[in-house]
This record gives sequence, C-alpha cells and structure tokens, in this order.
Amino acid sequence: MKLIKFPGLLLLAFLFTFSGFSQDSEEYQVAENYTKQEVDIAMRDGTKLHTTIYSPKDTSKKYPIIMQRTPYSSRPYGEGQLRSKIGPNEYLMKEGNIIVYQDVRGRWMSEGVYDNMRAYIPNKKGKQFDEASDTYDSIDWLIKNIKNNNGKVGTWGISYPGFYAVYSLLDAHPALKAVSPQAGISDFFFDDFHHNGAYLLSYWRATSIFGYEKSTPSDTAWYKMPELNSEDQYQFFLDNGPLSNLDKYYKEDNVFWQQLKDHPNYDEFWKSRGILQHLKNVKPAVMTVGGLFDAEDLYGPFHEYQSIEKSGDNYNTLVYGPWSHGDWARKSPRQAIGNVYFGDNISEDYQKNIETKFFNHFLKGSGSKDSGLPEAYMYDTGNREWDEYAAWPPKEAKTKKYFLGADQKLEDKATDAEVTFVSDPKKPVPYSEDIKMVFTPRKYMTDDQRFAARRPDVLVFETEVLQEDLTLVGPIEAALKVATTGTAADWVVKVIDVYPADAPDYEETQEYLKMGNYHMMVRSDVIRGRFRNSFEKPEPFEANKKTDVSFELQDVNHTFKKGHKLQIQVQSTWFPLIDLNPQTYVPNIFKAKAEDFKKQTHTVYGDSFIKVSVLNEK
Ligand code: PG9
Repeated sequence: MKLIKFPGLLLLAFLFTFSGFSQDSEEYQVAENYTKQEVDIAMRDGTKLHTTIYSPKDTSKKYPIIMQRTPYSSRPYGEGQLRSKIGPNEYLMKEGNIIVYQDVRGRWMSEGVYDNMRAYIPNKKGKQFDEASDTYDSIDWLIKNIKNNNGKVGTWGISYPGFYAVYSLLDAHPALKAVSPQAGISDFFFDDFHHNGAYLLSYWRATSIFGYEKSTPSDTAWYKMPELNSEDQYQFFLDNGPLSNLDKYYKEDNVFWQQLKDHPNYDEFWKSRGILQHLKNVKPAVMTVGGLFDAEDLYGPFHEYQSIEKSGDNYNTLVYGPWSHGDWARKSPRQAIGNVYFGDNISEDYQKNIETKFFNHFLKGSGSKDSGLPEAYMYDTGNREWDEYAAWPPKEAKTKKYFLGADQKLEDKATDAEVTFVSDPKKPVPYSEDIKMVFTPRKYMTDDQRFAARRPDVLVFETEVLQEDLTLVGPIEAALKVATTGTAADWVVKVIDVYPADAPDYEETQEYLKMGNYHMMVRSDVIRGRFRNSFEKPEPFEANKKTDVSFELQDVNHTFKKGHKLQIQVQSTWFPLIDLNPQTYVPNIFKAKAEDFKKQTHTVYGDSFIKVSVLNEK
C-alpha cells in the first residue's frame, strides 16, 4: 500500500481538534513532568494495538489512568516526541494523571482491519472481538503493567473518540470508574453522515479519511483528500450533478463510499453499528458532554444520555454548552460561534470546574453519587447563562403547539391555510451564505437566516414580537401536513430567534451583517420524506395527496427574550449541507440520473405544527 502524504496542515487542524494538541501550553512542559512510552498491547485475538502512555515523573503517589482510544492517531510517535497538551484538559494534565492514547484496531500504528463504527457483539466467545473487548483487554493490560497506577481508569473522547468512550461502557472492565463521552457518535444514520436519512453531502470529503484500509501499521496517513480545485462548495456540487458523478473521485478501494452508496436505507448495516441499543445497565459513572450548536454529533450525546438514564441507576449526567463541535476542549477567551457571541472563558470554566471535578471525584475521590455536580448543566443560549436541572428535559416544562398559518404567522390553533412553494433542484436553497469548501459543516448552526427568509422557496412563519421571555427546553417536534406534485421530497425545519432591530453587533459579526433583526438559527434539521413512516422501508409520496411528515429536532435550552420573535422556516432543499432529492421517487438517490431531478410544487397545510416544551419559570 503506497503511503501518501496527507496535506499536513489540514490533518493537523483536524487532529488538533480531537487529540488535545494545543499551542497554549508553552509555560508547562509535558516533557519536564511526564515520561512517554509506546507499547503494542496484544488483544485476545493476538492483534496488537499501539498504545502511548504518559506517566508523571513524580512517583511519590499513585495515579489513575485516563485513556482515549482514537482513529485519528495517538501521534506523535517515537522516542522523545511528546504532545504539548495531554489528557482531557490542562488542569488534569498539570495535577498528574497517567494519560493513555491508543490507535484503534486497523488505524495508524495498530494492527488489524478497521471497521467504521464496528458493531458490538453481545456475549462474545473465545477470540471474538469488538471495540468493547479491545478496551477491556487494553485496560486489563494497563492496570497490570503500568507502574504507579491506582487501579482506577477513566475514558474520554470527542466525536469518534467519543464513540469509543461510549463503547468502553459495554462489558466494562471493573477498573473502569469514570467515562466522559463528548459529542460521541451514536449512529451514522442520524449523526454525521445522515440526518433522518438525508445524506450529508457536506461530509463527502471526510469519506476519504475513513474509506481506505491499510494492511500494515503506519505512522503517516495512507489516505488523501480529493483535489477539487474549487472553494465554492455550492457551485462545485451543483455543477457535479447526481451523486454518481462523484465516483470519479472515490474508486472501489474507498470502502466507506461504497458502503454509503449500497446502504441508502436504515438497514442491518447501519442498525448493527448503532450503539444506543446496547447502553443497558451501565456501571461506570458517566458525564456526557455536547455542544448545543454541534453540527456533527448533536443526536448522539442526547440519545446516549437518555439511553443510559432509562436503563440503569449508575451516575449519569449531562453537560451541554454554547459550543460547536469540540469547542469545550479549546480555550477561547470569547466563546462565539460564527456571528454570535455567548460569553467569556466558558470552555475554561467547564474544564476547571466541571470536567476536572468529575474525573477527580470518581478516580481520586470518594466516587459517591454526590459529586457536587448537577444532573444536567445546560447553557441557556438566549439568556447566555448556565442552568442546572435535576432532570433533562426538565419535568416541569409544559408542551405548546405553534401552527403554521397563513400570512407568515404562527397560530395557536390549526387553520385551513395552504401555503405553496416551488422547489427546484437546479436552484436549491443554500445552507450558508459563506463561499467555502468546508471539511465538515459547523458555522451554519447559528448563522443568520435572512438570506433564506427572503427566498420564495422558503416558507416563513413567526410570532408577534414577544411581550415576555419564552424559554424552550428539550426536543422539538415538527408535525408537518404536506403535499407535493412529485413523489419524493425532503423537509427542512428551522427554529429561529429573530433579534430586535436595535440588537448590538459583536466583535465576531461579519462585515456585511448587522445583528439588528438577526435571524439566529437556534435549531434545524431535515427528514428525507421517503422515511416518514419507516427508516427501514422508504415510501414514495402519492402526488398531490395531503401527507403527514413528522420528525424530531434535537434538544434546545434557549430563551427567546422579550422583544424578540420566534420564527419557523420550512424548505425542501438545503444545499450542499445535504444532497439533492430528485423529487421523483427513485430506489436509491446515490444512483439517480440527471433526468430524475425535477422541479415540484410543495404545499404546507395550516394544521401543521411545531410542538415545543416551554419552561415558565426557572
Ligand atoms: N464525528 C466526526 C466525524 C466523523 C466522521 C467524519 C468526519 C467527522 C468526528 O469524529 O470528528
């Protein structure tokens, strides 16, 4: 297998996000305080996993082991090559812990064959393995062989490493006491690559990272991102046409691209890889962390927390901040996402007062359920302050329905309104005004939506100016009653906070924008209409027949302040965040032809509603 140099800067940027690299630890030198060793730990089937261990030089006391298993490399490799920052955060690094990074099976310097979101095997026999047994075998070796450990182990990880942290809960080793899955992927049909069956075309370039297999351990990247010679993602993918035209960039050896094309529905391939179904009777303490504006893994953490909550009595808590993917592990003095500023030192405070407290309590402290942390730490992204809840979602919230009425109004009751729009795959609604070839989507989660509101193919429904604060908590249900002249359609719902005309700009506000009348995206999601009744069995629409399409948008904790408006937008294209729906039913959109893509007229009826949970007082 020819090893091809991956564009260094791009890979480093990606790795920085999830591997704890940081430029801001000059004053603390890991090399002065830690020794590093690299070992190849044999799993029960004999496959050796490359494991890097950072141990405190101060051997006057024993330390817990805090481990991250990753597909993104435990680099740097080699004698004397150490990371500038190790562990979940610098507080845990500086106070001393044994920090371990491991290349998962089939990635980087580990042996074996990689399997994207490898399926868990319950009741494994003999040498049968999965990521749970690899974690168990690794922990067992570490506590028996690493000097000066106190016999307690924690795992943590962000995103894909977060998935492996969730996995460590299955058949957990008895030494595993504290697990913090952060933006952990739960199921690629609802996280990352698909949202309710719509394919995230905006992720297409990332397919290269996971698509190519390697046959031997490798300390350099064995995959390469496609050279597209364009920075205009919208135009590039619009000009490209049907997804099948992308085959010229990824050939048969891109295993993941073939899998995406061969499994357009929620079949056994995806189902078997989903981890939520296995989260039963979990024993270790868990603190799940996520970002309320995480474009990549928003579904996962919420559903992982709820799955664990439903089926066990272990310590299980949740932290969701005003963060995009992985922000909580950085140290931005100003926490902002795109044009929207949320506050100062939010990530640093979380690292110091929440994350460090969690691991110390369970790995160095009493480990009792009384950790001093709440069940749910949720940032209110409208009030811009932390809330502590005894349950998530809060039990005292009351449901309310907003109906999609005529004249762009949200109504308290259903009406006989019928609002139509023409949806044209040749002129799809952009998901962002930015001209950029992203690696994965991010900024759009708080972006201004005025550009969309002013398009004829985006329906707008809004309240009057709010006379008092309105706090929404928990998931939001979109219950649409729609029709189309075609036989297939995607349905996008966006929940938007309309700022007053005199809202002040932030340092981060883009030049061409003003925060006055800013239409801030609070939550958004899509369903591929063919999956409205079943993700396993897609169905065409009957042309011109009124049809129910319902789906859930992920949880919020947002106060729409007095003087603001709550706005709902509905559209059927969202490009190229998601791929284009031909709007005529074809068995597999990955194999659709140019002639399948047709302009259609869609209708949204006045008994469509958005169901929210309102918290009257905090
Ligand atoms: N969940 C993120 C991701 C997965 C696959 C492709 C691209 C991104 C992550 O691990 O960062």
